[in-house]
Amino acid sequence: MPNEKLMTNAIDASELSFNDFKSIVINDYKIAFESRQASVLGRREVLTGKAKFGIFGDGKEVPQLAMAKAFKNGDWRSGYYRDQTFAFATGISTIKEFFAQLYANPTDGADPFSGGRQMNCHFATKSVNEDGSWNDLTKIKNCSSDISPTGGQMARLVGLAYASKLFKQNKELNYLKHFSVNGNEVAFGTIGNASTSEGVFFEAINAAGVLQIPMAVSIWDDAYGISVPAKYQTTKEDISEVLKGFQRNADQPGYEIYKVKGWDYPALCEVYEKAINVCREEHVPVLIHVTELTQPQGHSTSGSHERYKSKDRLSWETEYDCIQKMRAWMLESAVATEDEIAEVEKNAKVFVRNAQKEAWNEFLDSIKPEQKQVVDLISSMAKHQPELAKIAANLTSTADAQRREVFTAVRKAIRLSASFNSPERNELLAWYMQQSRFNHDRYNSKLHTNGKESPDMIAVVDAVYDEQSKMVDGREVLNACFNENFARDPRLVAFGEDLGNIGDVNQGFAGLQAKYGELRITDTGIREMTIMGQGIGLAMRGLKPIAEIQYLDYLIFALNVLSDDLASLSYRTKGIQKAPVIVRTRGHRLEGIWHSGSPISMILGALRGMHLCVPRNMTQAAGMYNTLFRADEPAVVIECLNGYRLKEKLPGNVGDFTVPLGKAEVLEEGTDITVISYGSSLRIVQEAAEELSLLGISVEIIDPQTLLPFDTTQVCVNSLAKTNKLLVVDEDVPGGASAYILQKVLEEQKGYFHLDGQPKTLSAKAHRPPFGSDGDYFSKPSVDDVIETIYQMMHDANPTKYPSIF
Ligand SMILES: Cc1ncc(C[n+]2csc(CCOP(=O)(O)OP(=O)(O)O)c2C)c(N)n1
Ligand SMILES: [Mg+2]
Repeated sequence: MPNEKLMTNAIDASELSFNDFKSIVINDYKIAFESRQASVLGRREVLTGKAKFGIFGDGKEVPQLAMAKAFKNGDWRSGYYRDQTFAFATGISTIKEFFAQLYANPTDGADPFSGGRQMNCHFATKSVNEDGSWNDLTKIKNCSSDISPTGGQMARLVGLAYASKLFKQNKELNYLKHFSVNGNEVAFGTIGNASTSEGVFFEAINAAGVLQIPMAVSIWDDAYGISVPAKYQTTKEDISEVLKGFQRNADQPGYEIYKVKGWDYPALCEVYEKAINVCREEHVPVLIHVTELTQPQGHSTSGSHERYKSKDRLSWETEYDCIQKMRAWMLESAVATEDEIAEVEKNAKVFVRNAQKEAWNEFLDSIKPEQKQVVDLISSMAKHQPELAKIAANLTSTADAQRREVFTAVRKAIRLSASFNSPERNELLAWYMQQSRFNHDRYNSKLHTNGKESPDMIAVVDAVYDEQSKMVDGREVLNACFNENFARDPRLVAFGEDLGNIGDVNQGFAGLQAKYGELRITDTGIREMTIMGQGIGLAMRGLKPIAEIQYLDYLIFALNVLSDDLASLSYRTKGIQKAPVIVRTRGHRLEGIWHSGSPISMILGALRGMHLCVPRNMTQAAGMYNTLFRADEPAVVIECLNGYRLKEKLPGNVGDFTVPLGKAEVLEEGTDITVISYGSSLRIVQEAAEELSLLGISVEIIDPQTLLPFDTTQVCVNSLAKTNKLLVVDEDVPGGASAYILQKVLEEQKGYFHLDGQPKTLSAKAHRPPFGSDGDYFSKPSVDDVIETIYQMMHDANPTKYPSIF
């Protein structure tokens, strides 16, 4: 049974007989030993070329047994690539699955964590089904999907732990039975000693101390980060020493901090039991600094540690290898005899070898039929074209062919036979088309959840107005929208800097904390990474967070978390996890270098996998929120900084009407030129269009409303078919989002076909705008700039009708 789960058991000294105790310990030793074998074999698989890269948990096995014992159903892990022993000991991974991931096997079910997409030791458990519906997360040991950036797991960890606090304290959430049992779940984090140098580690530690949440951080300390020793990483070379100020005392809440040697099995079991009890029962964050760990095979398959560790260090690592130490302790304390241990070790070697072989054979077997079909198909064409026989022969003789080799042969054969129409060729073409669909699913699918709550499944409801509809400030439209939605759905929570007590810096949440309570509308510290992480963790546990970034300019402080973790989540897990976080922020022109940001191309480049909403006013923003609140995919919504005080008509159904994503709108019809713009720039364009009409120029203005997705119903190209001229106006840098829009309209929508002149972009300058109105005027596109650019385009087309103005 190479795919069987290993699983550790709790040690309860008060109830166990010696024999029970003995069998638990021996089973633990077996798990640790098998895990080590998996590391040794895994490394060999890479070095012999069967896998491309490997990173393993050798030297960190024993503490992970202790952590696994304290980990219960419903709990969560947010860790890093060293945790294979924990994954084996909790049943999160089998050894065969571990190898399937090492080989990047994309066959359904082989690598259940990432569908063959992630490097090895990047684990995840299945939170959602193919249609996006949730599983019962209280019944499984949950593992949030690992990412490779060191420390990147910390932001999400805060949110996973914070969810327990909300489930415990907000009784309105009791009905969410599949997500929590009264908030009793602990969020376990793991991090390497060197990665504690990252800013996100300190931000997360502080945030959890403030929030008092059940977060248990284990630091696997092997005194190195690849080749760089602790003296370059950590003040005093001792992270728990440095963090002592976080220790709680009789007067003030804080952390419980533990320090324990990573090779001391009984001490580890005791510390974990104690620490996790405090964390779970009292909702106090705990930190367990596990020291004196080793890395017997070095950091990864990329190099050997003999290059940078001294002889003394290397021999110390051999002596203090945690598995060796556990073995010695078992003998010394008469838990097992030498023979018993040797038997376990012998069996473990066979077991792991079999699991590895099976995983490798299954990987190859999934490709072999394709290889054979292709060889047959190409061979059958060779009678028309002898050179194809060579391609078929080459592929036949490729041992252990991977899919790339099969498809290279197919595509070459298709190219070479382009002028030979034959039934055999048609068969090959049909095969290629069909397999391309499978490959799309294997390698390219699930950028979004695309389930039954996808934003495009949400019913479109128009805004309703009547004679009584009032003109109000834009911020009041948002306020009314949030109010109605918070009344409708208890899962909604909102948090950010100044969002609670004063209701955000522009009053969108004014009065709502008083109405819905501090647990739902909450102030946070100034900590953009962990505000996003808070959102991710909550959303992964079934809540609906609105995580606010005070100004778009400060999204940069959180971009790593959004890009590495949130935007990639659905893709990197092939849809088995989701986090429908709504990132609310405000941007575009206002004042100065850091409150006028419109770095849209940065977002477009970094956040594929999320939706990007750029509403022109607060009513459109409210409609987008109404869609997103009912959907299950993450999004950024950028409200117009200069729009909160402008008057808008309050819809009668402000909490219910929806603005669909990807639906561009023609704001003003015109015949001479199509102008595409979004957000605050639209008002500039509208004002310019008024003067242009006096000059006899009729402008069609299009608001795409969302940039991800972009104009899914081809409004832009249809307009271009009429006007034949295109200008894109925005506040991003030259060649930024405007270049993206050109790619969409000219290339994807084939707008080039309708142009009768050069398409143009009018963006902001390459620098950020200086402070003051003049800074804005000379840096961002002004009404004058828009008028003159459009006029010039008309002049270029018809100089007689539009004589030069300069
Ligand atoms: C943000 C980021 N920077 C750098 C790296 C490259 N890198 C991968 S692992 C590693 C060292 C991590 O050391 P430590 O946290 O002590 O964990 P260990 O591997 O020793 O268990 C580095 C620098 C990365 N993956 N992510
Ligand atoms: Mg380390």
